[in-house]
Amino acid sequence: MERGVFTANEIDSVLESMGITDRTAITRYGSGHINDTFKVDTSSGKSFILQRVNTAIFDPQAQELLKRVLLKVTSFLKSKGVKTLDFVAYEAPWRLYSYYGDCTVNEVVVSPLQAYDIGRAFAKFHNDLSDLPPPRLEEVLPKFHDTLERLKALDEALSNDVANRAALVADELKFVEKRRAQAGRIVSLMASGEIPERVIHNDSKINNLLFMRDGSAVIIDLDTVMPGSVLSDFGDMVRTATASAAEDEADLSKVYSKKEYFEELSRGYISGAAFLTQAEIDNLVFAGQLSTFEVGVRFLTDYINGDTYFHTSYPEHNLVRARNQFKMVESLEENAEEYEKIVKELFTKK
Ligand code: ADP
Ligand code: GN1
Ligand code: MG
Repeated sequence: MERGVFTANEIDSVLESMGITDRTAITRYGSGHINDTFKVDTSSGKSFILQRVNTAIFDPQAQELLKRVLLKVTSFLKSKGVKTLDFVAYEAPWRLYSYYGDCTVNEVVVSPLQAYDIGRAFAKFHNDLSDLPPPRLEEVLPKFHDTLERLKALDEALSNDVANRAALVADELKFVEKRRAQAGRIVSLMASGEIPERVIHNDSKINNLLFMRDGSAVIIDLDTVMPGSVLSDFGDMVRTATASAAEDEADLSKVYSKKEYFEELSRGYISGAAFLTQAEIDNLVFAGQLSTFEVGVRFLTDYINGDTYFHTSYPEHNLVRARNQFKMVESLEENAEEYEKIVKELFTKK
């Protein structure tokens, strides 16, 4: 979908209702696929992030639920002294947070050390939320990482074929069919209780992490924090933090998973994730393949649906992303044996 179009007057009236009357500049910000994000500068020198939550994905009831969950999660993190999103105002679907300027946001990892830092940061996030007080965190977007549901959505998109694109994706569908049988593995292991439910981020891609100049990291984009398996988060880290290129790189010869990044990412995550059970450990490598496959399926589905979910910048954008993700899946499959060895060694060294 196209990003939302808002006039300066509209944005100013939102800001005014939030008590901001001295703005000097409003600029589109970041490259998130879901929300409309703006940086707001003011004459006092303080800057903010103004965000409109995507109302096509979060209906009014989900918006209220989201707000409750976010305030619970961020106030809990703050009570532990963890730097997190700092809400200045929240008038659903709009919200304003303090802008963290002293940081960088990456689309692709630039060094093995950075991959290590990402692993460490999400292990800390999992630890920080491991004692979130009951009740069980409400699910704003249920079945978010139910890969079988994602495949059902693909099947539905194909049978509706509203954009007449089904005929254009025969190769991609073949790719999906070859892997359909293994797509329910983590969902089944969770249903049987073999893999525990924990509070996770659910969208642990690299650009949802701010690398602060002091060496620390702040995890943002908390809209999907829900109960789930840490394997979904580790998988999405493998998808984005071991990738040699951005997820919409169209030249597939440039797209593959980098072993040295996988090693450091895993080292960072495992060194902080003492809570991992054997069943979780056994599925770390597979989780990378599955999360990447799942996102590829979602991009493909959105392409077939005529681009109604993810922000796109050109008509083939979702198809390019899907192909890119499937190339990444192939690379992860090729590297699987070696990645299993790396994980095993990291545990024997511990
Ligand atoms: P989306 O859900 O659309 O991905 P995000 O919440 O991830 O939206 O925000 C989009 C981008 O905006 C992030 O990738 C990051 O670059 C930037 N961003 C978001 N919040 C902040 C913040 N508080 N300080 C600095 N940059 C931010
Ligand atoms: C979306 O919002 P963003 O860009 O951080 C999506 C994730 C996908 C990701 C793929 C709420 O994340 O689930 O994995 O795109 N977020 C939502 O890049 O659907
Ligand atoms: Mg984001």
